[in-house]
Amino acid sequence: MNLKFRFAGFVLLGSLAIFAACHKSVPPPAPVLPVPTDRQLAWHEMEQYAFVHFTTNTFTDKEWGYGDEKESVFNPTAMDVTQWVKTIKAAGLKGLVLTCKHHDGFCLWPSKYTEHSVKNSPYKGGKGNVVDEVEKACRAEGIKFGVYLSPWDRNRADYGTPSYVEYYRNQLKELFEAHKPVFEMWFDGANGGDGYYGGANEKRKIDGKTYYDWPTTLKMVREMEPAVIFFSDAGPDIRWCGNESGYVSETNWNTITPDTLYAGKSGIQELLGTGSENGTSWIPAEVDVSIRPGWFYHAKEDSLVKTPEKLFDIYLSSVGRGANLILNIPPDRRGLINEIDVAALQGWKQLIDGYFKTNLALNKLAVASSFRGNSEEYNAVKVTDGDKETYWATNDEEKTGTVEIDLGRPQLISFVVLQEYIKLGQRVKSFRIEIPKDGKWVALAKGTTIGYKRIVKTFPTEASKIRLVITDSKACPTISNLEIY
Ligand code: FUL
Repeated sequence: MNLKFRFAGFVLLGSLAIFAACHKSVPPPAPVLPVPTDRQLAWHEMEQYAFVHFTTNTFTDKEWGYGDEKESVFNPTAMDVTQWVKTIKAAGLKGLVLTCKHHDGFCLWPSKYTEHSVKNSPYKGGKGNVVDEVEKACRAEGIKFGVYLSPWDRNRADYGTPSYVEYYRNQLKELFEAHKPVFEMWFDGANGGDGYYGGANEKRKIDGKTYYDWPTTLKMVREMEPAVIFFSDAGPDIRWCGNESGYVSETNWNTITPDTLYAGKSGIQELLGTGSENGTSWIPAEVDVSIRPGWFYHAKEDSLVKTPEKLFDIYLSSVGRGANLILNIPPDRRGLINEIDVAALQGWKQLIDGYFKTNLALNKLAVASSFRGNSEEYNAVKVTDGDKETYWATNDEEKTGTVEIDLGRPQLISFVVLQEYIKLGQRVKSFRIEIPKDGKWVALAKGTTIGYKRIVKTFPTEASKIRLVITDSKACPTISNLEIY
């Protein structure tokens, strides 16, 4: 081979080596365990949905029916479940969980296992089935349907004995066989003890841990509906946030160790709010709150419906802290979502749409302090590309880092939305949002966990550049999204 060819070969090999080095696929970070299941990921993406509390309580003005209510009291005069669902959908809520049976034991469907149901009420001459009607309306409007079936039943004579557990399971079978798919099953842990219990009128104590034999029940339901998400105080799929006021803790880990919740120690409610940084299971928090003081409609609470501004605060302290929001909207005695609640929901939706209208960061140039293996796959622009499947990541040993975004010109910044790529686990422990001022970066806001979503409210501030500083993380950060409004 002459010298010219040798030289050409050398150049070619060299170029190939450089090309290969630049395009070598860098392996993604190892997951930080535990990670969410597919059904949990789908649930995270729903972000917010409605709770609907409706039963004899609506007509007797109670919150917890004693169980002795006559079926005849259930008599909505202008029932329109399509109005419920359309209102809920228009508010931006992605599903509806219906109280098919509350603690009073009255069933909104004609269960073949009890006479205490709609079939003995005046509603549609005893031919109505509210569960079926609501489910069909949800399907027609394209929102998801979920089931609440109170384990505590103050009507049943056999509550507290094994035959009641069989009754409860039979009802779950009735519901899950007739209504597929069900996205969420809400198991309520409440039990006040006393009740009608078929005329016994007494206090009954059950051991909440053993009486219901939950593992058998959950297995049975899971076999009928593999994708269902189980809510209970402690999971297994999603956990209670520890309060009914509309917030989860600012530090909100999706991870928690279930055993720590059964220890009977004080501080459980606080723990439910924060989760545990090193929890052994992925059990994210759901924030349950009512648009009214009570869970059921009471005319005397008409003036106490939460304002759009209050609902927006709730949105920020639930969805904005990485939890999901289940907002209760109880129909009135006509069987309609009251005009006052409808107006509050419309105002709330307008606030959300107004504040989060234009993402100023979308497709803007983003520069990171470093990115994983210098591979474009993990470059900072992945946080502004609008694709939730791509993310900025650093090398394994780097647990801090910055991403700087150039907005091109001064813009008013009111909110920053952050998301971690939670398929690889929740990582970030603390962060700051900074803007340049007098030649230095200054903090606009500080936060702790991010998780599925974190909405940071800033005092409306003008800046043409902004940076995210990850100040601590369990492992290298993986940030999939950064939006600026
Ligand atoms: C509680 C119940 O006691 C309330 O009535 C309501 O259903 C709420 C969502 O859960 O535990």
